[in-house]
Amino acid sequence: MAKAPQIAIVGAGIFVRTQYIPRLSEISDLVSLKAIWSRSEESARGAVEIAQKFFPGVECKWGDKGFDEIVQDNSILGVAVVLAGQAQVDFSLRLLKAGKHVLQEKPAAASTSELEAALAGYNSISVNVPSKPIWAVAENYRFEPAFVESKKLVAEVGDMMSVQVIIEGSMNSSNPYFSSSWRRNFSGGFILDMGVHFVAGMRMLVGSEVVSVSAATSHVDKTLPPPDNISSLFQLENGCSGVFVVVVSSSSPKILWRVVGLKGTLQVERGKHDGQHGYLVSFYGADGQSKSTFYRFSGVTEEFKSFIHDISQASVKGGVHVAEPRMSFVEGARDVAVLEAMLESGAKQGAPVHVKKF
Ligand SMILES: *[C@@H]1O[C@H](CO)[C@@H](O)[C@H](O)[C@H]1NC(C)=O
Ligand SMILES: *[C@@H]1O[C@H](CO)[C@@H](O)[C@H](O)[C@H]1NC(C)=O
Ligand SMILES: CC(=O)N[C@H]1CO[C@H](CO)[C@@H](O)[C@@H]1O
Repeated sequence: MAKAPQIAIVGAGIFVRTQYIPRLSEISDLVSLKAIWSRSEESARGAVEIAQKFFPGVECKWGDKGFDEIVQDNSILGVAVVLAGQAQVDFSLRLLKAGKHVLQEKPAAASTSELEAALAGYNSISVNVPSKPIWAVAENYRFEPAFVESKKLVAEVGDMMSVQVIIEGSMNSSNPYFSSSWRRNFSGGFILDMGVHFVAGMRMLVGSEVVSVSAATSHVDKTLPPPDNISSLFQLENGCSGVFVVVVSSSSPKILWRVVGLKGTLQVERGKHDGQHGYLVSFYGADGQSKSTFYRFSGVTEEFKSFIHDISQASVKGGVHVAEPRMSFVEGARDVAVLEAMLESGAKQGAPVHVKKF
């Protein structure tokens, strides 16, 4: 059997400690974690201590020197970039230019202008490797079994009449990300960072792109960065319209997508079953019958497996290998473009805004 590919993680924050390391440890037969990098030694050490239990040889890297060592280490095939949203594109491009495959956390970038610059930078890369390195964006919702199954079911609703995305989040002081300084310093606040997930889920369900939006935004909870809620109308390419509502912090959280058609309605709702978090997928038929299935969360693991498969194949087959389209940078860019249009419309008191195409 071929040796498991070696990867590094650039970043050592909450998501690395609570998701990347535990989920990678569950698939340690498929991947080997060679190094963890952070700007500061202390932060890198903290994450390395957690990872050592599962990846005994994991190296601790920090600062400019540590980053260069990762860049120059030819045994590292891919790098996960899990940094502040404002810094990710810059780090990703530096790694890609050095020939590393990159799995970058969402959001793909902070704005459409940054997305355009990022894509131009990526397209200009010509490194001495068999093929261009893969730039994947980690958007676990596209890998959640609930969305994968719902995408198959959605044809059964018939002609689409309405789409509803209702998100009432729980971003209060009990949430580990509440104090995250980069999220507070993001234009669009938590709505952009959280919202890309909900847009990704919606785009996957309907299989059609958002053409234009109109939105109202407001800032009510002053402990949160503005805006903290948004109510948007959107128009899909397939002619159907819908509503997209996000309240960043509510006292009764709810996370729901509904696609209403002539022959039935499909609903995906976040919930818990036997102590496990996941989604309840329900189909309500025109005949009055309904069926529901619960799917546990496993999107983060699935996206890791997909990236590891892609980088292994790319190193064997070179440019012939077609990388998983659900992880492409362009998919991540489309999620950001929808939210940016909604935020822009909100700032213009609901004026219609076209979504930038990627
Ligand atoms: C916030 O963003 C501004 C402008 O992008 C930057 O100058 C500043 O350093 C950032 N602050 C933090 C805490 O990230
Ligand atoms: C934050 O929201 C959660 C979920 O609604 C709730 O259980 C918790 O008590 C809230 N914490 C605060 C400090 O309001
Ligand atoms: C635009 C919008 O939806 N604003 C609402 C934000 O949330 C507060 C509190 O629930 C409402 O009062 C606003 O109308």
